[in-house]
Amino acid sequence: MKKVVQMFVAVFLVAFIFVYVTARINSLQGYSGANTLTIYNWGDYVDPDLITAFEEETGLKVIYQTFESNEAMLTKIAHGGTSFDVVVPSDYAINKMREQGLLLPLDHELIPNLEHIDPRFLNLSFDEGNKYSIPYFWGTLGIIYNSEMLGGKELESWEDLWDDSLRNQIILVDSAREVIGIGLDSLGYSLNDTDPDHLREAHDKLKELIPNVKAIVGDELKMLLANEEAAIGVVWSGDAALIIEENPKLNYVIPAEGSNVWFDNIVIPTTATNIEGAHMFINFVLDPENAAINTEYVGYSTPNRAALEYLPEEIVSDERFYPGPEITDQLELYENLGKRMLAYYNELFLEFKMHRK
Ligand code: SPD
Repeated sequence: MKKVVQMFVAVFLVAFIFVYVTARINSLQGYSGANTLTIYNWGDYVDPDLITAFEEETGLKVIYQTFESNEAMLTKIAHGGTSFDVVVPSDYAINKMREQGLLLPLDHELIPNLEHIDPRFLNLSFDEGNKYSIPYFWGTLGIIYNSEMLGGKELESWEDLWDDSLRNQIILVDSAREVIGIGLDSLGYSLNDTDPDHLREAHDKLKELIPNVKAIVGDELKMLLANEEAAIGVVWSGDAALIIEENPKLNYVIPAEGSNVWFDNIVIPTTATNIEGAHMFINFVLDPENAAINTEYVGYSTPNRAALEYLPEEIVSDERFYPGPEITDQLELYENLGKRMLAYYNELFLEFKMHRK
């Protein structure tokens, strides 16, 4: 009898350890099943209350992980071992993921709220017919500055950043294409330039900017600029909108030489295990009222035309953050430059960061 009890306890223990370890591994790897939905998104890029509302409405449990750059996201997904159901890459990263066979086609019948997206943001070059991606937020890259801290000085071009009077005043977003792009744009080259000599020239010019650079950071740049730790930032427009809401002394400009217009989009990667749940989530965030709630929280510009009705007039009529096609048509979309060229951009960016040390 004693033996039977011992055996029973042993079997119970083994089963318990198996279930516990499996659950731990699954949660570490972002595993999704029918009752969960694993989302991989940029930091500060969704209203947490909306996630709660989605869980309540669908009964699904959301597992949420964040990244700070397309490159970090691409490396993690391509490396394998994850089970993300929903991911939010930018334009050129979508192209790259398609190329690598990492995206599932979307079922538009399961996304009726797609009708609310402004046609201006559909059928873009990186995904014609929106076969794989649905617009989430969009914006530009530009300069935010605190004129009061600069003694009344106004900024309007990338070239202005090199002014000797701006020592230790600039915070740059920690992202390779953006920073190398400042060098390229200031030299009159395309943001999609692949000529190694031009790229080296852009890097060398950026090296001269180093005395003016105070920090190269991710999401914390919002707090640093709002708290006046530095007078200038090179930031994505949505972050600028949030900073200005916090500290109205700052202003945001799209530099005169040109800049990047970008689109972040929701996709379902081939790692998904809850494809139905992923479609439910996409449709949920596309609901106009939900999209408006999300937009107010996140600060970025929504491509959802019906959501604009629910947003304060001062937000949607602010041309710094909702520029019309006459402005965006002058800006450049990043293209997928291929694995080797993107690696070269990253290498130059790392070199630039090393010079600061
Ligand atoms: N904190 C959220 C930031 C999202 C910015 N995405 C911009 C991508 C530009 N390529």
